[in-house]
Amino acid sequence: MKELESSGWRSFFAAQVEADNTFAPARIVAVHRRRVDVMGEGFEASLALTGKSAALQVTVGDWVLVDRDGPRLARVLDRFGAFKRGAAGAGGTIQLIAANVDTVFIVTSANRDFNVARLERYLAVAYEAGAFPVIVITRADTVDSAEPWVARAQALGSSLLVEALDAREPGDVERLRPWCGPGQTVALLGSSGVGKSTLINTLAGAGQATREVREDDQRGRHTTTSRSMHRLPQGGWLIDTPGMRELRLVESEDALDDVFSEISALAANCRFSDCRHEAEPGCAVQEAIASGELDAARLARFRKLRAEERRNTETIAERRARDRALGQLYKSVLSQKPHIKGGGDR
Ligand SMILES: Nc1nc2c(ncn2[C@@H]2O[C@H](COP(=O)(O)OP(=O)(O)O)[C@@H](O)[C@H]2O)c(=O)[nH]1
Ligand SMILES: [Mg+2]
Repeated sequence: MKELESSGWRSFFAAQVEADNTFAPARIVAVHRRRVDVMGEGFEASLALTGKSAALQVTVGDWVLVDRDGPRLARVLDRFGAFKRGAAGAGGTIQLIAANVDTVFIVTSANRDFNVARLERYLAVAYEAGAFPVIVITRADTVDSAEPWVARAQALGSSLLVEALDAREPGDVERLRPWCGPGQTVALLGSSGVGKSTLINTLAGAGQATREVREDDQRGRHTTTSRSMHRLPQGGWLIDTPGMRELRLVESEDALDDVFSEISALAANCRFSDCRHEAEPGCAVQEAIASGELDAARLARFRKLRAEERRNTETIAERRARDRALGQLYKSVLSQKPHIKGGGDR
């Protein structure tokens, strides 16, 4: 089991399977259009997504059971978390980006890229995916002191981990090592140009530039490999997927409450349980703003993200309801089939 554990196998997954000689656990390390590459204890395989397995929703990082006679993908184990996004142009469907990620490096720079609202959004995304966030501030070498930047990030939560570094410096990047060891899976979030690739290359070691990961582009053209993960020399796994950039907040209400925990705590004291913290009487959040305890800008950012999250969640819910209704229709049509048989073509 050693090899499995170093790939992230743990009791959460082991508890879902019974000892069996037919089915072997394995992790999906790459997803292609109609195939997935898996790694298990002492074996690697490329499995076709055909027949029953074509209906399985899988992504990189997933743990699956492989039927040894085949071999064939038999089952997807429950995830402890996953990054999802509303698929572009698909009118409210959710696409899985990566599953079972332990840590997210939220990357920003000690320059104009640094944006508190964006950090809050990424934090919500990380929490929603069940991943532990570490805020990494790059370009620490370009400022006299990284302290003010660290302080601004730290203001988002006193227990948050914040590292300021030069992403090109192995000695600096060494500080991220605790999250990159055997059995750990990390992913990166951050806008273009903040130093994600640089960080990955430094983590991967000089001269070992990680393969560029390409994925399905937004116009529906498909490249060969859509998602994959890579072994780090530190023993862990790195998921580097461009799709991580377009994550929208969907079904993330609890995650938002975690990011804005001081607002949720205040809200518990509002007179109305459905208080929107606008102008309602007895609003503890507005009182905190009046007393200077809470920053009005922070509340405004929270409300904006909440509104966005609700919109996206509604779109998904509507889509699901539509799909369900359609499913019922098909079912009823099928059950009537004997009656309409020979009843004329449509
Ligand atoms: N001085 C300095 N330059 C950096 C740092 N991190 C990244 N860069 C540079 O910023 C540019 C963009 O970095 P890149 O890794 O491609 O950003 P990505 O778009 O997030 O992958 C490159 O020229 C890097 O060399 C850093 O910590 N310090
Ligand atoms: Mg890059």
